[in-house]
Amino acid sequence: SAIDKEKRGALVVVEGLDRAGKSSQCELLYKSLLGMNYKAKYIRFPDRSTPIGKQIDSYLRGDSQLDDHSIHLLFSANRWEVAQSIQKDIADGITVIVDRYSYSGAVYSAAKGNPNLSLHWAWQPEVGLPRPDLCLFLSLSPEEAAKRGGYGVERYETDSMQKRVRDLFLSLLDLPHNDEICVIDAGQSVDEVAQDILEPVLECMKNVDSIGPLKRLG
Ligand code: 2DT
Ligand code: MG
Repeated sequence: SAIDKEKRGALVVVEGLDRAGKSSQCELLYKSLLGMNYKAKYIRFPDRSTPIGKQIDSYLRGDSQLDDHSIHLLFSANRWEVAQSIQKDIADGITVIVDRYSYSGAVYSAAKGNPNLSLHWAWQPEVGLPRPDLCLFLSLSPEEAAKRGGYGVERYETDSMQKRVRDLFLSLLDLPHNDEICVIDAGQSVDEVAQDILEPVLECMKNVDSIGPLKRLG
C-alpha cells in the first residue's frame, strides 16, 4: 500500500560471542525478509573490504601489531565510514541487518584488560552513530559454546578473552538506556533461534513509525 511505501526501514543489529550463530542467523533473517517481499540488506562489521577494514583484517590475523586504542578507533571508523549509507537505506525503506556493531566494538576492546581502556572510554567513539531500533543479543552459555567445536586462529579467539567478553556483554544489558536490546537463547536449534529472532524483528518493522526517525547512539 501507499502507507507501506513511505515507511522507513528498521536498523536491526545481531550481537553475541563468537560461535553464537550470528552470521547464519543474519543470513536466515535476510532471506526470510526478502521472501516476505520486504526490502532488506545484510551488512557486517568489521567490513574487511575497505582500506580501514584491510588494516583491521591484518591486525586480527596477527600480521600487524597496533596500539589497543588505535585499533579500537579503526573499528569505530569502519562503522562511521558507512553511517551515512545506512541512514540513506533506512530512509529508503530498506531494513538493514547488521552482524556485530558498537556493542562488540566496546566490549572486545575493554575485555583486553588494558588499564587505560575502560568500557566507558571504548563507548565514546560510538556516540552519534545510527542507533539500532532493535539489538538481538544471541546468548550462549560457556558450556554450550564449548560443545560447538574449536575457535579459529584469529586474535581474541581464546577462552580467557571470550569469558571476559561474555561478562562485559552481560554488563551492557543492564544499562538502563539500552532498552532496544532483546536477549535470544542461542542454545536452541537453528530453526528455533530463527523463529525467536523473526518475531521481534517483524514487530519492530511494524512499529518503526511510532518509534519515529532513526535515533543516534548516546
Ligand atoms: P568476526 O569474527 O565477526 O569477523 O569479528 N571486533 C568486532 C572488535 O574487536 N571490535 C569491533 O568493533 C567489531 C565489529 C570481534 C572479528 C573480531 O573482531 C572483534 C571478533
Ligand atoms: Mg570470528
